[in-house]
Amino acid sequence: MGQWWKTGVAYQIYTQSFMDSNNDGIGDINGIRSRLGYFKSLGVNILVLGPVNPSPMHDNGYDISNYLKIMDIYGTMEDFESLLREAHEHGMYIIMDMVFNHTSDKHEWFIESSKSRDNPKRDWYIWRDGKNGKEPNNWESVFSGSVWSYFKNTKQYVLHLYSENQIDLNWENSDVRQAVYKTCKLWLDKGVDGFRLDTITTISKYTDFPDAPITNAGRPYQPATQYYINGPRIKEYLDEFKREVFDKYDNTFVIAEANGVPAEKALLYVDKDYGIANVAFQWEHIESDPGTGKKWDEDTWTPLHFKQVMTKWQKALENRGWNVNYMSSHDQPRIVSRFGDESHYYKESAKMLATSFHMLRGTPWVFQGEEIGMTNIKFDKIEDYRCVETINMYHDGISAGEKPEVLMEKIHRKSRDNSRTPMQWDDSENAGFSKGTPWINVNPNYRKINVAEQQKDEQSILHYYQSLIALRKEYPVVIWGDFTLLLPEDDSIFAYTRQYKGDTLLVLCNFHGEERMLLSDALQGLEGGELLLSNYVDAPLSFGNTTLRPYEARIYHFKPD
Ligand code: TEU
Ligand code: CA
Repeated sequence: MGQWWKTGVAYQIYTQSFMDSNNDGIGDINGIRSRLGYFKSLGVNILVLGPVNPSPMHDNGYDISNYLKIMDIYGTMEDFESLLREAHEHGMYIIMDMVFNHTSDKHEWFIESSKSRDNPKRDWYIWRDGKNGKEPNNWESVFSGSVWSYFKNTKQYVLHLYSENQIDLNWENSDVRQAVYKTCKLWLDKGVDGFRLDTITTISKYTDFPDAPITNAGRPYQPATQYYINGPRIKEYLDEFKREVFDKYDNTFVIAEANGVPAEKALLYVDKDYGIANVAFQWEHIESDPGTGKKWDEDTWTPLHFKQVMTKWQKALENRGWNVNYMSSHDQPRIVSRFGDESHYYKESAKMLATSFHMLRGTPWVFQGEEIGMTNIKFDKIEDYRCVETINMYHDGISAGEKPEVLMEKIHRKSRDNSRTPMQWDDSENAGFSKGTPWINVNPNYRKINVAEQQKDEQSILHYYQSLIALRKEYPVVIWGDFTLLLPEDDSIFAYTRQYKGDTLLVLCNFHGEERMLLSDALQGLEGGELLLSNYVDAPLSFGNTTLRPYEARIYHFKPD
C-alpha cells in the first residue's frame, strides 16, 4: 500500500486539452471522469491533473486566484469529488498540481497587498524600491522582460519570476507559509492523494537581489537562476512544510517540480527520511546546452547527454530516494518530433523512446497523447498560439528586430503549445475532443493519429505502451532492479541492465536512424535470454545479435540459473 507510487505508472493530464464533456471547447473534470476506462486499459493509475483552481488563465492555470475552489470552466466541487471517488474505486490515485511560488495578480491576497504600503498583506509579496529610477536589479523573467513590475500607486516594484500576472509569494513571511500548509491540508483531507509542487525550488530567494552577471550575449544570465533556485532558506522551508503537512498524512505522493536541480542536490528534496517529496521532476536530461542563454536557440541535445544524466540520477538516488522518469510534459515539445524521427521512423522511434525510460528504476510518467505518438504542431500565425512564454518571446524578438520567420522556426521547434493541442481521440470533428470550438486548434494530423485507430492496430504505439506498462506488473525486476549502465561511451546506444533476486533485464535502445553495431565485449555473459518486447516484429528471440536497426529497442529477460 505504502509503495503504490513506486509500483504504479503516472499519467499527466493537461486538463483543458484532455476531454471536453460539455462542448464549450475546454477540457474538464467530467471529461476526465469519462475516460477512466481508458486509463485502466492503458495500465496507468496515478493521474496527475494540471491546476484546476480558479485562474485568469494567463499561464493556463499556473496563475491561481483561489486555492480553495474548483474553476467553474472545469466543473464543480461535486464533479471533483466524484472524480476522486470514482478514481479510488478503480484503484487509481489523484494528484493535484499546486502552485505556491506565486499567485495570480487577481488573487485577493495580491489585490490587498498592492493597495498600500501599510496594508496587512503588503509583506505577502516581494516589494522593493527602485534603484536610480530603474528596476531593483537586472534579472529577466522566465517569460521575458524584467522580473519587476512597477506600481504607481505605492511607487514600488513587485517581483515575478514568471509572467507579470504571476506574482511571487514572500515565503520569508510565516503567515504566507501557514496559508500554504492550510491549503494543502484542506485538499488532503478531501482525499486527494498528493501534489505536484510547481516550481517549489524557487521559493527562497537571495533577498538582497544582486545583479546577475552579463553573458557574452550581452544580457543578464537568463534567468539569474543562481539567486533563486535552491536559495538560502530552501531547506528550512521544505523541512517546515514537511513537518506541518506531509508528516501528518500517510500514503501521499509528492512530486517536487525541480527545474534547475542537479542530481547532486536532489536528496535535499527526496531523501527518504528528510526530503519533502517522494520524487523530483528534474529537467537536466531534456535540456540542451543553454548556449548564450537565448531562448530556444538551436537544440544541442544529444542521446549521450541524455544517458549520462539519466545514469547520474539513477545512481544518485538508488539508496536514499526514488526517481520519476519522463521525457514529455506540458512544458516540452512532443518527444517523437524532438528526439525521434517523425518522417522516416515514426512508430519505431516513438516506441524506442518510451522503452528507454520506462525500463529505468523509478516511476514512469506519461504525458497525455505521448502514448499515441502525438507530434508537434506548426501554426502559421502567432495569433494561433496560446502559451504566454511563446507569445512574449515572439513579441520581444520582433521588438529587438528579429525576423518573424526565424522566430516562428524556434516556436515550431520549442513552443510549449506543441504538447498542449487537444488529445486526439478519434477521426471525428476536432479529434473527438469537443463538439465546440477548441480553445487551441487541434493538430490536423488527428485523422491519422488517434486513439480509436490505434486501439484497432496491434502494432500501434498505444499497444506498445500497454505492453511496456504490463511488463512492470509481471516482472518485479522492472520495478525493483538495480540499474547498471552498459556501453557508457557509445553515443547512440543506451544499454543497461536491471538486476533483482537473480533476475536480469537487458534493455537496448538505438537512438539513431542508422544501423549500429553493439560492442559485444561489454555484453559478454548476457547471451541467450528471452525477448520480452521489441519495436521490430522480427527481433531475435534470444540475445546474441550484435546489430541494432534504426531506432530499434529490445528488452531481454534472463532468469536465475
Ligand atoms: O514550470 C517551471 C519552469 O521552470 C518552466 O516555466 C520553464 O522554465 C519553461 O516552461 C521553459 O519553457 C512550471 C510549470 O510546469 C509551467 O507550466 C509554468 O508555466 C511555470 O511553472 C510557472 O508556474
Ligand atoms: Ca468543457
